[in-house]
Amino acid sequence: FIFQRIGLSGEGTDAVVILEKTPFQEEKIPDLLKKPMNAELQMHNDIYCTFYLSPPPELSEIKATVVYPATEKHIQKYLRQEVHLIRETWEDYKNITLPFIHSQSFSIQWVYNILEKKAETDRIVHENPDPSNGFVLVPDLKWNQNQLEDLYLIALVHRRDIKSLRDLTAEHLPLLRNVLQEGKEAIVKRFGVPSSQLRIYLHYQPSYYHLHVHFTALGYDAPGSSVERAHLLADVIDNLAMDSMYYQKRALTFPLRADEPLFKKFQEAGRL
Ligand code: M7G
Repeated sequence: FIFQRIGLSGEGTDAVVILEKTPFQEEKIPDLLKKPMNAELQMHNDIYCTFYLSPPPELSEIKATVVYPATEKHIQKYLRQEVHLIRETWEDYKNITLPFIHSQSFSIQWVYNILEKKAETDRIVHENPDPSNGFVLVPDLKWNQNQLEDLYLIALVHRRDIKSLRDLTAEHLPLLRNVLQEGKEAIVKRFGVPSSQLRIYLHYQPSYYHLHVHFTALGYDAPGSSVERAHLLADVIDNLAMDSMYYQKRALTFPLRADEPLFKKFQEAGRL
């Protein structure tokens, strides 16, 4: 994936444009090899060859995601940077992370728009309308829904008072169990993907501090699905069932880029 900074409407207005080559759709591969196209031989050695193919436009589409107007934080998010692991204790959370979240988290208007049916209404895959234990399941911005290989949905809870994993207690178990159970059922029903082939997890830290759960295809190496950021929902549920204060007691590890303001806060507090 690549990014660019472009001015769309004059001075000082930035957009983030993310260009991604979409995965191959298996049924289109015969077409890809059949249609006349440029095939440039790069290397040939014994039984091994590499070619560069230039497929016709309908077989070489690129997905473009645009954030416009983009804030400085959006731009920073997509710039490549040195990354460090932070080990955040509960004290660190209270003294460093929480004040930081209150001061400058991303706007979550897009989440409210989905919950209030002001945006993406026709994309809703499942909803449990209960105000405290309900949620909305929609395809994630990152998934174009053309193929199941990179299936990616997101469950947004109706309640607005849970910022992240750190706020969860046993009180939230009915909500989390609904998300897990109903999310799996809705995905098998709509897309035919069984729950044994889904990775269902929360991010810590998230980018958006309104509780949400990621559902991705197990075979897809989704960005943010690595051990330092992803917490499987089934494990979260078990941990909370064992100890209601589990996430207010233990240290949590997460990666931060060196240019992120939260990284600087941890540095200033002498925690690195
Ligand atoms: P996160 O864990 O807060 O942060 O996940 P991340 O973006 O660093 O992973 C938020 C998730 O919401 C991501 O998977 C985004 O792709 C997705 N997302 C973000 N926005 C702004 C939208 C949106 O407007 N619509 C939908 N459907 N998904 C979004």
